[in-house]
Order: sequence, then structure tokens, then C-alpha cells
Amino acid sequence: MNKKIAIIGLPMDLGQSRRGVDMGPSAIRYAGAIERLQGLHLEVEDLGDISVQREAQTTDATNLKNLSQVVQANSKLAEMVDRTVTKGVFPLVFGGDHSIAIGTLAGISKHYQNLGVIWYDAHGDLNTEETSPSGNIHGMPLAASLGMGHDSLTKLHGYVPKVKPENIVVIGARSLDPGERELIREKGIRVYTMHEIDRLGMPRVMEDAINYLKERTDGVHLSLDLDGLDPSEAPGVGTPVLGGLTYRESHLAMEMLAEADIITSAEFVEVNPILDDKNKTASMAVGLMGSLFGEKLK
Ligand code: 4U7
Ligand code: MN
Ligand code: MN
Ligand code: MN
Repeated sequence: MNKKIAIIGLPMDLGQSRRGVDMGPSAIRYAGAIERLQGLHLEVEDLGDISVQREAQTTDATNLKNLSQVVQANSKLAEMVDRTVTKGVFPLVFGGDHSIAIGTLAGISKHYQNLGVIWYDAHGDLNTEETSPSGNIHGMPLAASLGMGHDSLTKLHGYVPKVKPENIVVIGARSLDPGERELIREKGIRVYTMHEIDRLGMPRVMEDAINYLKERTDGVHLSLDLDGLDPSEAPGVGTPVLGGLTYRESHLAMEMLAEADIITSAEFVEVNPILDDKNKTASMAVGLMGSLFGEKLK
């Protein structure tokens, strides 16, 4: 694991419809992210937050809410992440709604032949403006990174696609729209739904996912949406879905990733402190970060 980490916050809530997720980066910092990582003797530089142009909600002719603002913020993020990777530093991004993964992946992927992605989420985020039931761009970042959807999302930072379908692993899915299911089938994307996790257990699932990615990728980005966890434990998210992963299962998953030493960039998204219970969800994000970066119990 890279010993130098750069933290980048993107306080954006325009990729979905509930306000408050723009305060995610502050909530995660307030929960002690930087101190936690410094405690692991990592060199941490906080690059601060990217500024987001805030104006009245817009919907243009397409079924995409706030498209221009989302594209603008993501372009800045892609630039910053790109520069970070160029310097040999590990980019750690705090969201913000999950639409920011479009920018993160755009900044990272050009540095790899075969970037792997672990999408830890209750959702597939594989909608396009044609299949999306909501028009919310936070339900589209994985599709956009595959090169599917609106040009201004797929072409962000100047190249398409950012990831190949066979290099993606989705973990924790339990809410997939019809168009997403079709895409998963058509592209052969590896998805461990809650069904597989219940049947096989998190250790088997992670072992499997890690071996699969190790064989075919030269870097792995972890995109962790806090709604992958069960809302009874992580209530501070805008799109909660019952029947999710526990905090302990998630910890184990992070510990196994640390042990395998495959993660080369990460982002923690969708923390909404307004919907949270005493910053519990942000604290969980920080706890998971600790494990991901090698914190040991003994
Ligand atoms: B998140 C949804 F319809 N699929 O597209 C959609 F269920 O980043 C939800 O994973 C998307 O939180 C959730 O709007 C996006 C919906
Ligand atoms: Mn998501
Ligand atoms: Mn989600
Ligand atoms: Mn969500």
C-alpha cells in the first residue's frame, strides 16, 4: 500500500434529490479521518474541497438532473485525481453523492492498462438517461465509466471507456433496476448480491473477488457507497435499502483488501450527516478506512 495519501473532498449533492450529502466531506473529516490515517504512520495531505457551482436545479432536454454542474465538478475532480496519481500518491476522495465516481475514475484509469473496480453498494449505479427511473446521476456513474450514457459523462477528461466490464466487481447489491439487470447480463459484470453474501459469507465472497481481480488488473479502485451497509447501522444515507451488509462484515472486507494489498485508490461517498444519527455513518466510513489502510486489532 502506498504510504502517501492525498485527501480530496467533493461536497456535491446535485447528482441526487436529497440535500445534505454535500456535507459528507466535513462529516468524514470531523469523524477523525485524517488523525486515524496519521495514526497508521501514513503521510496524509488534505488537499481540501473542490468548489461546486450551486445554482437552481436544472433539467435540460435529457433525463439528467443538474447535468452541467455535475460535469463541471467532476472535471475538476478528474484533474486533481490525475495529478495526484501522477505524483505517485494514493488518491482518497470523500463525497458527495456517488456521481463523483465519474470524475475519480476519469482521473485514475488512464494510468492503468486494466483498472479494476470494487463497487461496494446497495445499488448497481448502472443506469443511463434511458433506463434511469429518477434522472439522478448518482445512479449512473458505473454505466458512464463503462462508456454508456450521455456523452458529457462518458467523455469526461477526454477518453472512453474508463473501465472494462470484466474488471468490475459489485458487492452488496440488493436494488437493481430492470435496465441495470440487463446490462449486467449483457456485459457479464461480476455481481455479488446479498443473496451470494448470505449463502457464501463475506470471507468467501471477498476471497473470490480478490482472486478474480488479481488475475486481470494492474490496480484496483474501491468505490464505497455507505448505503452498501444496512441502514439500521448506517442511517446517514439518502437512498437506504433494507437487508444490507453489517459493519463487521464491511470491516472484514476492508481487512481482507488490506491484506491482499490490491487497492490503489478509494472513495467514500453518500454520507449525509443531516439524515445521520450523531455522525455515526461518517464514523463508520472512518473505521472502514482504518481497516483498509492496514489497522490491526492486535
Ligand atoms: B447510489 C436508483 F431508481 N437506482 O437510479 C436510481 F432506485 O449512488 C437509485 O447507489 C440510485 O446511492 C442510487 O435512481 C444511487 C433508483
Ligand atoms: Mn452508489
Ligand atoms: Mn447506493
Ligand atoms: Mn445512495
